[in-house]
Amino acid sequence: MSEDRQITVIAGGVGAAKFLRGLLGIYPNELVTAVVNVADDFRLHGLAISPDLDTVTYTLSEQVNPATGWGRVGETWRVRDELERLGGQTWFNLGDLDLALHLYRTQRLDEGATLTQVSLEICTRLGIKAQVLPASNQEIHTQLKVQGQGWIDFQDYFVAQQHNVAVEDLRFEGIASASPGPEVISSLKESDAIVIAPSNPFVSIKPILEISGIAAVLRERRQEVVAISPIVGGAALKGPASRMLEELGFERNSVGIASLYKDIARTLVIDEVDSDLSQRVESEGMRALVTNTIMDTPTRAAALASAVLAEVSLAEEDQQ
Ligand code: FO1
Repeated sequence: MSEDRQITVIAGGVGAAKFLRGLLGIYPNELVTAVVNVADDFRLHGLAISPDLDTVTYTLSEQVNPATGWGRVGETWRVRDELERLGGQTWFNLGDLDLALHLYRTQRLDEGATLTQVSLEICTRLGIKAQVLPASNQEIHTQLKVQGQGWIDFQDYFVAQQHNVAVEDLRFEGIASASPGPEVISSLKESDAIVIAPSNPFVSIKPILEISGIAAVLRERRQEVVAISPIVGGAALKGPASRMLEELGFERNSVGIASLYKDIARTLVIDEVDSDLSQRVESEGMRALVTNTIMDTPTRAAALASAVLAEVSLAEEDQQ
């Protein structure tokens, strides 16, 4: 099949994980690298939690809870229930199996391992052949300025308040001094294609792009970059992406996504229900690729991955 045509996927949580699972179903896994957002990471109960990395690793190891898209399938909640009885913090649901991963990561970080090392260790143990790389080993914390409350932390906005408040502004604490994790820049430079996963452009992709040097590589390699719109028919399949587009002054559809990505990506993949927007996406200066982007089954996710590979000429027939 392929010799060494590498693909790097810039990834947030649930949407990115589904896309990656589809891609790994049809492409040599060791040629795929995911560069994953770490700006949602935080500490709770003294534990280091990395939600997007864990969503990706649980999904790729077929252990994710299919009902939520995050956390473990077959999870039990004995620790959380006991914490509740004690009056502890239970607003962020950590299941018993999931807690084991946070315990392991926290211990390894306390021993001096980097998040990249820990992530690679976890992937090896879970049998994941793709490289799952944290975007940075330094701490970056997304904060949102929300109506009537000022600046709040990401998980307060996303989980505690169920992203049910209007966002006025965003910032990524620590990003100015953060550097890309090991192999992030080299994998972006050496890949034959770069995919921006269908993740929230503001809170999943932006805190990767704003790490020193990353957006510059994408601009240089724009011809090989394909972005997948997370908006279908004016709504995000999951999370607050569509309302954030409007709140932050963009069109609440894939044209709004095109205006965000046009300088770093040649193609925007939009859903069939939005085919009427393809001309407007092209007026923004991007190629519009219309296909089904709803990854409700692994087979559909693989079909989307296959359409993306064809767009960058990495489809199987080109690899002989
Ligand atoms: N999302 C929720 O909406 N509620 C939760 O209680 C919750 C717990 C949780 C635990 C571990 C984990 O890895 C993810 C978890 N998520 C939860 C998802 C997470 O907050 C978001 O998906 C991301 O941070 C945004 O991409």
